[in-house]
Amino acid sequence: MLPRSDRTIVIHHFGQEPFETSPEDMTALAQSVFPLADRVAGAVGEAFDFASWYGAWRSRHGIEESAAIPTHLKVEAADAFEALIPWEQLKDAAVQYAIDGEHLPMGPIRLYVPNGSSECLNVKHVVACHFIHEEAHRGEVSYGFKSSFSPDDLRKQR
Ligand SMILES: Nc1nc2c(c(=O)[nH]1)N[C@H]1C(S)=C(S)[C@@H](COP(=O)(O)O)O[C@H]1N2
Ligand SMILES: [Mo]
Repeated sequence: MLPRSDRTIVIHHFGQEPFETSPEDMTALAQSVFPLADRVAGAVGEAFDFASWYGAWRSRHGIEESAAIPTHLKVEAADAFEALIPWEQLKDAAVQYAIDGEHLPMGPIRLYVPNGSSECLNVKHVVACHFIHEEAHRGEVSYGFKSSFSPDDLRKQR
């Protein structure tokens, strides 16, 4: 896997245009940071609270407090690993953005899901987050390597 040359994270949210952000912008929105070990025993590095960032991002984008809450977060990684995480499992989720003050080596951020059903959901090298509202799939979990490429991906690779 090659390190990514940029540290962009693309946010896809139902009802919103795709939005590009960075670990620095996310940290600023989340307002406070803490040692990841506060939430995940033995983990290293610095993190911010996922829910704090998301709440601030929603209000920044003019989403009403009463508007629908996602049913899932789908995260995509630079190595084509991806995870679909039910919203309920994101309680206390944290985003690692640095280790000892240094950027993460292989991708902009890593998501940690301490209340998730599997450690496999702690996705590294996150490059896109999809906030999904699909009642029909509520509670569904999955993770693994994306097996097929969309026509869009193929175009980008040319
Ligand atoms: N991008 C990416 N994230 C990933 C994986 C992966 O292959 N690629 N593996 C997952 C799996 S299956 C597990 S068990 C954990 C392992 O995390 P660790 O290397 O910190 O123990 O990372 C998860 N996050
Ligand atoms: Mo795993």
